[in-house]
Amino acid sequence: MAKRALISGITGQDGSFLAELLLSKNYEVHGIVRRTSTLERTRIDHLTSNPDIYNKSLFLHYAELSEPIALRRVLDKSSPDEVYHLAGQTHVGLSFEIPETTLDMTATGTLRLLEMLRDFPGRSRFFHASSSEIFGRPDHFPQTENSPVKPVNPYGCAKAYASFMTDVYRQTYGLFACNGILYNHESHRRGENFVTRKICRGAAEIKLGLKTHLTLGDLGALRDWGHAEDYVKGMWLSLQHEVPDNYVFATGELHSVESVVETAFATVGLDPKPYIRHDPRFIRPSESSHLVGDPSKAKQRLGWTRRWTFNEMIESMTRHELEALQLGRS
Ligand code: GDR
Repeated sequence: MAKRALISGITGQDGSFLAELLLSKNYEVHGIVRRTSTLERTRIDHLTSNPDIYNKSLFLHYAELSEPIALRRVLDKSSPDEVYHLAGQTHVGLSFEIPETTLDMTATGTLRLLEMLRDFPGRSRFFHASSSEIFGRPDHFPQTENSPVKPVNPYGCAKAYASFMTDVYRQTYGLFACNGILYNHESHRRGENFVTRKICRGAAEIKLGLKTHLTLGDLGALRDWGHAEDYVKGMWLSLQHEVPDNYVFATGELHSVESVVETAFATVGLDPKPYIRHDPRFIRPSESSHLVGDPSKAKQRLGWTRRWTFNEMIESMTRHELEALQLGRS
């Protein structure tokens, strides 16, 4: 019988790639969607518009992380073998503006799911998409699963709480619950307010004469950037191992925002200097730093490997933006 998976956040970048991966492995995939996300389903349109897939092996259910009764109903209906919890307020900068919503969705939302799974007779396996932001400004690098958790923004605090609770439910109630400590991961499906997509899109728009400049915050900020397709493979592998555990998924390489700019503009054949402007509005009240991960455990235990390099990813994202703009698909 086909395995059943439930994905919270299926309309997001990671949710859409994960749905594709699981469908390719013959899973029956159930996704939780918010009433308000109707307009944001473009990432899974190719799946929901396919009559061989939609309502045959892919099913969508309306629920909110803030609504335990609706969530419980979805859990009963889908009866999943595996639950992938990807939903939440995921923008770090925004978390300074809406800390309570961030905490409600990202921290309490995770606790609600764990509470439900604790009583759920199916004993579903649980994957929590944790974040490198739990480490804040670490004084040693690269970070591992055992590095000190010291977040420096509301989003990191919410993820730290959700990650600790995932540990508690594993240790106390014997739940098969894993944290994937995910470093930045990108693709052409990334939201436009994240810096890589913003830059790749900006370079393409400037190339086509649609914009005159691109406004950014801290160009010197460094991140460990991988490709989302590689990271969703890690999510799946985490739940296939015989023992539940926490894993860092990262590239182990640091690149600056400036190097994203250089790579994207080189892809469209432009020198970025005349086009880049700075705006302090994009500088965060408190910036994380030195977030670079050591994925050795995921490689050794799970056999996790990644396919994409940094340059390949930024070049491919930029080419995708150019193509989409030329075809009038924005
Ligand atoms: P991040 O991703 O905060 O690392 O969180 P983001 O792409 O927003 O920022 C990366 C770095 O770029 C700097 N920066 C800018 N960022 C944005 N968004 N816009 C700008 O104009 C800009 N200019 C410079 C930022 O200050 C930062 O240093 C992502 C999210 O996906 C989280 O959900 C996830 O948990 C972490 O990655 C790992």
